[in-house]
Amino acid sequence: LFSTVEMAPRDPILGLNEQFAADTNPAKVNLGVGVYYDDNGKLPLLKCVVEAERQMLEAPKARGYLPIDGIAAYDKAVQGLVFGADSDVVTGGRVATVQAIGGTGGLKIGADFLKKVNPDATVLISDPSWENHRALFSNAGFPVGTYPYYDAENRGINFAGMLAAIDAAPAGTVVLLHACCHNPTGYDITGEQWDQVIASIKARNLVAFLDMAYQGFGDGIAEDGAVIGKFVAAGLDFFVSTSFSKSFSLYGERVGALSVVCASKEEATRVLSQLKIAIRTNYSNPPTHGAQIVATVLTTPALRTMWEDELAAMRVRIKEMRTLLVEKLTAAGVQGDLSYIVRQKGMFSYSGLNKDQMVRLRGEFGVYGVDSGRICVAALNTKNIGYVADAIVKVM
Ligand code: PLP
Ligand code: TYF
Repeated sequence: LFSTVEMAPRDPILGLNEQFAADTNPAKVNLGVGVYYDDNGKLPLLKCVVEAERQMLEAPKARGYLPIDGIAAYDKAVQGLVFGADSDVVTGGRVATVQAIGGTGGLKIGADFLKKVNPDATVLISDPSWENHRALFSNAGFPVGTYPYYDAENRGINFAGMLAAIDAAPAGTVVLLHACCHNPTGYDITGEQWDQVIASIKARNLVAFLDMAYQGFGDGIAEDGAVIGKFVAAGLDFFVSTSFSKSFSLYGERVGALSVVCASKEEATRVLSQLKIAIRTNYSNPPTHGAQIVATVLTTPALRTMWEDELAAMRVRIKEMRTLLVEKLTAAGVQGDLSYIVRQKGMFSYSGLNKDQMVRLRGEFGVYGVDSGRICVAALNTKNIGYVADAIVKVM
């Protein structure tokens, strides 16, 4: 049965972790996978999470099956965070939200549902994008193409190319957009550019699917969520996947969601019933623990404040590392404009280094980034940044 099974390629990002673990260089630094580490290089356990778990332990609950769409209070809290609790679409019952297994699960449930309602569509992802976007929508049965995004020459976004590709897409095309903190480039389009993208999506009758895996890591929770409000204001039906892996440092708990904005409450009820089928046929119903933590934090005012402060501290520390990286590189003699590093948003920086340079960084210095030149700025700290900057200068 398995004699002809081919060896699948490693995930280009998660595969780096194995290589990193096996590296005996004591100075090694892992800037590959998108994970936030604190200034001591440790994966944080947020205080709000510890406190929520303490409260949960004080009133322990039996673990029955959850409803197919997850914890009701969690879904409601997600809607509040993504759309604003007072948003018309929320108060009017026009959003179908389901708990999902991480942001990936939200994307997958959305993709499976879309394949039923829009089977002949093509999916367009940014060039480049999180590689799993392509694999995930391909596996759900869609042809996946790209729209231009990264402009290497100008260290920014080829917005004219992006808009032209969206303008040229046939009706029904699914356009996957990074709501904020673009992975892998770190470049986000401006509010005015979002307006143009939204106008094009509306005029061409396209389907927007917003992937929001980093809400709060760009400019703030509300600031990063503002783009969602623009889609709502345009009167569009659209998809939003949410991930709390990074914003709650709950990577392994797999906490995420999918929200589908519909034209009416009645439509949202029907859509929800179909999302539940996608969930049932994939894994029946979601797990309890992580979503209960997030629901507790988001609905308990003191814990919510604690979370917002802790998330702000992560955001600020990443920005400080961007500034410090520019300083260190400049001090080490790198010429030219490095301001793109501080212009980028979120966890990642497209460094502009090529594959050979990334391979040298790994082999000669134990500094692990992705071959594309992506480095995870959220893994830099005041102890390793000098070493990393020196290594970068040596391979340049
Ligand atoms: N979307 C993007 C753009 C991501 O970078 C990630 C990162 O993991 C995800 C989705 C998936 O999130 P999760 O780990 O919650 O499945
Ligand atoms: O891009 C990243 O590094 C994160 C983590 O298949 C990740 O989003 C990477 C690859 C993958 C799943 C998660």
